[in-house]
Amino acid sequence: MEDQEEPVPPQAIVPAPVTVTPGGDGYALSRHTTIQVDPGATAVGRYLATLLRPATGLPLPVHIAADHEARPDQGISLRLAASPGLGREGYELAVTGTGVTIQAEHPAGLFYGVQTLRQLLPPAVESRAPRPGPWPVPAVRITDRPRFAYRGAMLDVARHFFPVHVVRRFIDQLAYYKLNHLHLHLTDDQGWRLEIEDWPDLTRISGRTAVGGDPGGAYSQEAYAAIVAYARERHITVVPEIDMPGHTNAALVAYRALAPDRVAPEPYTGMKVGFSSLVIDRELTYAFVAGVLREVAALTPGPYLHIGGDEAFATPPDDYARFLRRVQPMVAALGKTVMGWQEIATVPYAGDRVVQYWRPEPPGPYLRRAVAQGARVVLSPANRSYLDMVYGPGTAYQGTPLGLDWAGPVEVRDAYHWDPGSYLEGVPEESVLGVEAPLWSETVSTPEHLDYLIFPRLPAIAEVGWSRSRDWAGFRRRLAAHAPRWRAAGIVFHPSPQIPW
Ligand code: NGO
Repeated sequence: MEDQEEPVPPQAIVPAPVTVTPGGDGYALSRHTTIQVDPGATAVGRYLATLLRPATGLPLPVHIAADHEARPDQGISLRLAASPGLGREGYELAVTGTGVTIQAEHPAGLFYGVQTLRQLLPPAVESRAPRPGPWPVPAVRITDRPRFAYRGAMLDVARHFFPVHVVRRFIDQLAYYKLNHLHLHLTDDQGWRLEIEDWPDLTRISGRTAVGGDPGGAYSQEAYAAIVAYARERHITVVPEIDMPGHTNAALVAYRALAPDRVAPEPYTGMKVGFSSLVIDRELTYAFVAGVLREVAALTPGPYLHIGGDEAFATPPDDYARFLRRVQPMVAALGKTVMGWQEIATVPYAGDRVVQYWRPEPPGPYLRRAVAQGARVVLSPANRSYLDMVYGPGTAYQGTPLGLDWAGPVEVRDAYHWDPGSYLEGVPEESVLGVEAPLWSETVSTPEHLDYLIFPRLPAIAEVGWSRSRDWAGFRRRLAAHAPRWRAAGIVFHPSPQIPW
C-alpha cells in the first residue's frame, strides 16, 4: 500500500460532513503530540488515544485541563463548549499547523469528530500493529451534524449466534460510520439468545440451536450488559428485540406450557418464516411476555423495547390485534417506547411508538394512519438497506453463496440512492426518526461473512442517515478511498464493480 504516505484528501470522509473547507498548513502527529481534553471529555480523549496508539506507536498522553488558556496550543484538543446550531451530535473540527481542535456541545459530538479525525489520517492508522508513519493530518475546517437522530444497524444473533467479541467488532464498525443504534434480534424460531432468569430453559434448551444445525449460544445477562456498556462507551444505544407473537418456535420448544395443546414443537433449524405463534388466549402467554420484557427492560438503559411483530402468519389477524393491545401497554408501563416491525402499525395505539418499515412494496394505508396517530418511522426497506441481500446474481464469498435474494439484489448504489425524507407517501420527514440496516443471519455465521455483507453497503446507509447533501458520483470516489482503511483493519469487503477502487 504505497499510497499510505500520502495525506488523504479531506473530501474522502464518509458520511459526508455538512461543510468541509480545506486550506492552510496541516499538522502531523509526533512524539510531542498530546491529547488535551476538558474534564467532561476524558472518556472520548482516552478512546482516541487507544485508537491511535497501536499503529502510530506514539505515547499520546491524555491531559485533562479545565482551563483552555493554560494549554499549549500543540496537539489534539477536545473541547466541550456551546456550539450553536450543532445539536447534541454535531461538532466542529479544525486542523492547523499547530494541531487539531474538535469542539462540540456534548461528548457524542466530540466522539463523531474523533471518527472524522481518524478518516483524515493515513489508512495505516487502522492497523493494530505498529506502522512507520508519518501521520499527517491535512489542513481543513469541518462543521458537521447528522440529519436523522436514529442511525442504526441490526444484527440477527438468533439464526446464528455471534459471541460478544464479534458483536464488539460490529459495534466498532458502526461507530466508525457514526451510527448510534445497535438493534439486536435476540430471539427467533431457531434460537433464544438472552438469558431470562425466570425462564431459564429459554437459553438452556433453545440457546443451543441455530440454522443448519450449526452451534448455538446465548448471552448471560452479564454478557448482554457488557455489550450494552461497550456500545454505550461508543455512544450507541442497544435496541433489544424479542420477536412475538410469531417467530417464537424456540420459546415453545423450551416451555411446552406455552405451546398450542401444550405439546412442545420440534426444534427448528431451517430458514422458513411465519409458522409459529404464541397462544393468544392463554394467560400464561402474558405472564411470560411480561416477565421477559421486565428483565430485558431492566438490563437495557436505552429507550426502546422492540417487540418484533413481523410475519405472524400463524396468528389470525384478530388474535394478533388482541395480543398487541395487551403487550404494547406493557412496554409503556416499563417506561420504554414500543418499537416493532411495520406490521404492528396495523393495530392502532395511542402511546409513543416507533414503527420499522421493511417490506419492499409500498405499505398499506395503515402506516399513514399510525403516523397520523403519532408513530415515528425507522426506514429499513429490504431492497435498499438489508445487509443480508446478495449484491448481485451469483455473488459468493470464497465460493460460499452469501445472502438471500428475496428482496435483492442490493448493490451499493441501491443502498445509497434513496431519500428517507420522501421515501414513503404519507410519511413526512418530521415523522422519520431515521434509518437502519438489518443484517439477518440465515446464511451468515463467521465474522468474515459479516464483513463481506457489511462493506461497502453499511457506509452507504450511514451516509443516507447522516448527510443532508448527497451525491452518488462523489460518494463512489470517497468510498473507494476507504478500501485501504478496511484492509489495514483486516476487514474483508465486496469489491463492488460500481466503485472505482
Ligand atoms: C424478513 C423477516 C426475517 C428474515 C429476513 C431475511 C423481517 C422483518 N422478517 O425481515 O425473519 O430473516 O426477512 O431477509
